[in-house]
Amino acid sequence: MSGWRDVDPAEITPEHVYRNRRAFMRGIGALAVGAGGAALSACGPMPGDGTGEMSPVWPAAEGDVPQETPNTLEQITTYNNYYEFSTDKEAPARLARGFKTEPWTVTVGGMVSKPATFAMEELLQRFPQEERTYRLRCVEGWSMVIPWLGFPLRQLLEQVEPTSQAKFVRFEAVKRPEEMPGQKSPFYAWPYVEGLRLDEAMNDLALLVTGLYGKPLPAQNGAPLRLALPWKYGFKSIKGIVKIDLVDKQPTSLWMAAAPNEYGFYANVNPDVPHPRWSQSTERRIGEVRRRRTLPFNGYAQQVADLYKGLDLRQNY
Ligand SMILES: Nc1nc2c(c(=O)[nH]1)N[C@H]1C(S)=C(S)[C@@H](COP(=O)(O)O)O[C@H]1N2
Ligand SMILES: [Mo]
Repeated sequence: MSGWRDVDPAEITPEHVYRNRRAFMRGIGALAVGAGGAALSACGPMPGDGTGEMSPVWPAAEGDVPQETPNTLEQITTYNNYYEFSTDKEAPARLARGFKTEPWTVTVGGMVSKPATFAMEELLQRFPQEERTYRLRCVEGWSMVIPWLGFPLRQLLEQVEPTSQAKFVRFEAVKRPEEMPGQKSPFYAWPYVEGLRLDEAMNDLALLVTGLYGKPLPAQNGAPLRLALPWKYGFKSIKGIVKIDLVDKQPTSLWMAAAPNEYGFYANVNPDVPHPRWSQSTERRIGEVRRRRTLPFNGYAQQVADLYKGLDLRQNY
């Protein structure tokens, strides 16, 4: 199995994006130096141009899964689910344009020994940003391949030292109804909340995302900080995170509160368990016409299946 470090980022990133990315990484580097030299190994050598070839997603997928072609920046930034702005997928790109992501802080607390509030700049300085190309599978039956930039959630959790009582992690998104028109909708219990079991959160695949295609994250994709949990349906990958709490009880997510028979806590991608209103056995990759088969755990079983040994994945959907 080849790791994501073996993938030449030039193979997955068009050249014009890379030029911007270089500038972004230089910016982060400058910040780190200013802060007294926090380690920022970042993404290794910066290639000069892209080849446009297919490339493996991270980590290499199992079995006979073909290599993937990442979706274009245009696709990733104009077809979004971000209900705080709108339930219309084309609208967040427009409605999030003026959304203020600076300054931004993330408060990490609950059952931890070292609670802390981090400024975004501090997170970028403290944790080296890695590029990881992941599949994203929405419960609605569409999917994309996205080259994220971010750092493992585990690194942040280790920083605050969860106590032995901590069993789950609860994530809370920003609530600013004046700037987010979708939050005027009474159908959802804002703010958007999601949760993970602590061992899921510590899995190496769980990524805190700060960018995509080598550039800072666009607002419609959840800037400045969101999760990417590629083995779970997209709704678990909460955008606009402002608060993270270690807790001892399973958190109730916004979707569990809205429709408990449709959305469970685990939400692992599972082609064998249909959603009450639609099958999950196939998916439409954005940009393609024919549907593809959906894979257990979205193709990441090798990395995460062990987390669910002894758990009935039909009951725990
Ligand atoms: N705060 C927040 N996070 C969210 C959502 C949302 O509406 N609000 N939508 C989720 C859903 S359903 C999906 S499929 C993904 C979509 O991410 P993308 O628009 O970056 O592709 O974000 C998830 N995270
Ligand atoms: Mo979704």
